[in-house]
Amino acid sequence: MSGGLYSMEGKDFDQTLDLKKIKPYGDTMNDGKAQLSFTLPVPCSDEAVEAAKQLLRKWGFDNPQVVYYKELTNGFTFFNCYGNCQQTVDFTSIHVPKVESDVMDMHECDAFVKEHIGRKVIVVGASTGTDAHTVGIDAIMNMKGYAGHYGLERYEMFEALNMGSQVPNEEIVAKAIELKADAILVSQTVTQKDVHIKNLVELVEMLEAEGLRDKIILCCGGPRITHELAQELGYDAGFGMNSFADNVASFIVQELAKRK
Ligand code: B12
Repeated sequence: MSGGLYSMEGKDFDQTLDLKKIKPYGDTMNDGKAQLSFTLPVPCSDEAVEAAKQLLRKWGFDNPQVVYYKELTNGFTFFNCYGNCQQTVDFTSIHVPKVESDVMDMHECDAFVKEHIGRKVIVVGASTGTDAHTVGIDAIMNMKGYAGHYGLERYEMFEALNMGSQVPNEEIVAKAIELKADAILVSQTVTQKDVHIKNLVELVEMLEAEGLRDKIILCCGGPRITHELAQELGYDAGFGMNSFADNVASFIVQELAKRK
């Protein structure tokens, strides 16, 4: 096989690589070696270590080893373990839904907007609900950007308002209406007890109630957001870790041009 994801030439590196049966790589191809960490709600003891090893065997790991363990607090023990994973996955059969737009940099996006839209694109963004994490939405929106990629505030053809964190859904909807926003950008970091799902769905429902859902491009992002999840929840696109302003800006401008 050549090209795309497979072009790392694994076959030259090791003849035993079988993409239909991949397993973790530790020291040698196919050794299945993996590191796991977890906590058991039992006192720190030899019995706790044995329990951790038995769990590893049940999870399909041969040669389970506890390489570090420590009492977290009374009655709880934390473990770092190694084991050889016996399970495999067919890498060639994996299809992950992804945002399908050509990724352009800031200058290309601005040029695209001038040519195809002819006015500034208005976006409002926030970390919504109870979520206090701002670094993700700042990375996407703030002037200075993130990891060498300028944020949307820097784009000549974008009017970008970053509302910060813990913004109630009603407020971001009201602001989007006031500014006649083309797109709403939501960041969600905390996923405990699926709080992000409830919050993201609530926003979709509010926009539907206002008759706005079809008129606005709705994007969400965060470390545990996938495009697939976003679409399931009624969003146009979802962006996970390692995404930049370029990704979401490119999607928005191409989607706007399509909808014109
Ligand atoms: C910094 C931090 C905090 C700071 C936040 C400060 C701030 N101003 O943001 C403080 C101390 C306040 C904090 C608080 C809490 N935190 Co905290 N925090 C973190 C930490 C260490 C880093 C997060 C971060 O800044 N990442 C860097 C940014 C750049 O990455 P990112 O958010 O993934 O963003 C990128 C992409 O996801 C994407 N993206 C993100 N948003 C969007 C939006 C759009 C539209 C697009 C296109 C893309 C996009 O683009 C970004 C750039 O690539 C993480 C652990 C970790 N190492 O990740 C925990 C972590 C997120 N926190 C966690 C928790 C549990 C909490 C608390 C609940 C703790 C507590 N019990 O009080 C509180 C929650 C408070 C609240 N109400 O939200 C957990 C979440 C677990 C979970 N699965 O839900 C984590 C994972 C730590 C852990 N391992 O337990 N936290």
